[in-house]
Amino acid sequence: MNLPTTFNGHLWQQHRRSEQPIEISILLTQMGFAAKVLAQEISRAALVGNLGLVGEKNATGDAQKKLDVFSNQIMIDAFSNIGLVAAIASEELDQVKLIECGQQAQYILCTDPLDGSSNTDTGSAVGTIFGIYRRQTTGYCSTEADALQPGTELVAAGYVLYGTSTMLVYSTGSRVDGFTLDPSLGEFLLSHENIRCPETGKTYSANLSYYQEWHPHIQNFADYLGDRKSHAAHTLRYSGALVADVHRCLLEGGLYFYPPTEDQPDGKLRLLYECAPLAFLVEQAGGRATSGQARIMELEVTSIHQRSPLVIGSQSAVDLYQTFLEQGKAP
Ligand code: FDP
Repeated sequence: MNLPTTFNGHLWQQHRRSEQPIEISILLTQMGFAAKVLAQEISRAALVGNLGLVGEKNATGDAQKKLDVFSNQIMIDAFSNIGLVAAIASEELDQVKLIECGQQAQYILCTDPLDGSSNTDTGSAVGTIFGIYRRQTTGYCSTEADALQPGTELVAAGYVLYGTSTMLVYSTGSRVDGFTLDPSLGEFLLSHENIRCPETGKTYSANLSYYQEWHPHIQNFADYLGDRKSHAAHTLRYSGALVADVHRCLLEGGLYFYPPTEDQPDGKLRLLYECAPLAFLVEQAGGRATSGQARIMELEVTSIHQRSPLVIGSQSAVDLYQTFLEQGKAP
């Protein structure tokens, strides 16, 4: 039997091979630990009264679930005491949380601790998204400005998918690797090495209930994908959790899109801790991510809870979306 590669073993190898700073490996190890805690708590939430709403709204106006609050606290606890993180931006926090001052704390964590939280009470997939930046300001303590960096400045990003299994997928900018949690060992083991996003795919993910609010060119695009007689036909798969839908695109190709709507002219998703980290990963795997107007990675971040339209997945599928957006029809 070949001994599997653990997440921590893999991080150590990457550190030695690519001279990736050891601090990045430590931060990712800590992310792996937080993911294990969250996986356990999410799976037994119904048994310990941790489902349902808290009764409050979060920083971006969404109803807060008990698991949202719990997940946010786990992330803060996991990164507060290791001395490397200067600040955390989270979907569940109004403002950037300053963690640590001084020379050692050179990293900024941006996270959606529980993506797809409307899925929690029905046992459906949810996720955690994270992006890690280097601190840019030079004062003793960090400021909010450190979190307002474009995706091009990410030094590491990834997600955890809590689905039929728990998977951690990450990149530090040269490749994308995926690890599956073996619950009996309590370890993430390398299961998806050097993931490449297929050039095309068979599925698309979008909330079609907003169809009437989309730009007519995007309506044409959805009609084109949904035309079962066409060779371009795609099948609809929408889980309600961005992480789960992007994970499918990463492994099997296709695309996810969340365009602007009447109510949300900038789309719904958050640039800093949802769109940018996922764009970083998908691009590293050979796919593409755009807002329709610009590459997600290059968008200027002016506030931590800024929204952006998102189109992400296989290169050719995202290209096709762009063609429809500009011309209203297939090339
Ligand atoms: P949720 O609000 O449940 O956290 O990031 C937000 C997100 O879920 C994505 O995970 C998901 O793809 C999308 O919003 C679902 O929004 P709609 O219900 O508007 O489709």
